[in-house]
Amino acid sequence: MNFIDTATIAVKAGDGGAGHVSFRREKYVPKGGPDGGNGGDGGSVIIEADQQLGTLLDFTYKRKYEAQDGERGGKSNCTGRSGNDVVIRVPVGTIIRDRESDEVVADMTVHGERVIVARGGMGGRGNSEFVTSVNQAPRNADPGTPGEECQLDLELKLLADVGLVGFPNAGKSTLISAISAARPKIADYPFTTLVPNLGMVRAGQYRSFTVADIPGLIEGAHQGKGLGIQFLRHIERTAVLVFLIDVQSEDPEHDLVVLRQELGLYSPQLLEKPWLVCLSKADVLGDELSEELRRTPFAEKHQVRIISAVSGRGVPELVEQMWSFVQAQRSGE
Ligand SMILES: Nc1nc2c(ncn2[C@@H]2O[C@H](COP(=O)(O)OP(=O)(O)O)[C@@H](O)[C@H]2O)c(=O)[nH]1
Ligand SMILES: [Mg+2]
Repeated sequence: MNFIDTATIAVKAGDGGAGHVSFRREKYVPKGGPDGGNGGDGGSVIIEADQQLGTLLDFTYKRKYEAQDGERGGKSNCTGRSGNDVVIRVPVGTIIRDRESDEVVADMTVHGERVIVARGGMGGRGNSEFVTSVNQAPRNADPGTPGEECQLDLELKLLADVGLVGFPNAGKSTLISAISAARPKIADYPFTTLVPNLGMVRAGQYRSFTVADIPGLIEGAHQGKGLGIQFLRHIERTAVLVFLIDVQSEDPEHDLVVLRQELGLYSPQLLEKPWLVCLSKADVLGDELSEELRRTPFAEKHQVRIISAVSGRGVPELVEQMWSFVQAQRSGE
């Protein structure tokens, strides 16, 4: 199954600056020649692939991108300043389509890859460029050409950055809902009742990642054939596993062992991932009791986090920790 993140943005390149009409004025020179400078070129809108990014969430906050216009030409053959380009960063794997034609403009597969999606206009020529043998004092100049503009559809197949692992009812879905800024669309997935959970988490500008319910992914993958290539790609990409164990569990250590064994049966690769442990639903016990849990051998051994998706306790800190694993993996790629 494919999780798809989409966004539509509007881009506009800068217009070229107009050429200038002027004549030299110097002392003792009665008739100066034309000296109107050219206009500067408009800036372009450029899209760059960046492996530090994981979702298109930033585009729900900013949809319009404009590059700077070129400046007008000036006297004394002064060329106007060119407008600055705008560089838009997208995650590696983003497909860019022109909204009007639906044609693929670019498929951003390599970190650092750049594509111009709207070209800046050209600066107009100043009157000094219009001098001919018959016209030594032209009074005409070109206006600049307009910058290109268009709407672009962005599409990204999402992979899991953080995997949640826990028994049914451990609180995985509730936690994903609590920390998600959005849910992706699911493409090619006929089993609407068994939709596994994946949420997009925003931990700040240019800091977004995905969290998935791993047992849900496994179940979903089994609805297709075997574990499927897409599922294996999820696992490959996952930076950290978070084991969620209900704070009311009789024997959390045993639960953890069983969960890890089960995971290993599906994919030994998963057991090599960094991992951390959370006791969920802390609100059920109340603050005092859950604070006592911190001093149990289990909690000390695994540096357990005690959280509640319902009260929000420990959740921002958990998101920060998830992000630090994701960040470390993206930097190392
Ligand atoms: N009191 C409390 N209940 C929770 C919390 N998180 C989940 N639950 C409840 O536990 C049950 C199972 O949660 P769910 O998120 O569906 O677990 P999942 O099977 O792991 O996805 C639901 O009834 C939730 O309302 C929590 O932090 N506090
Ligand atoms: Mg669930």
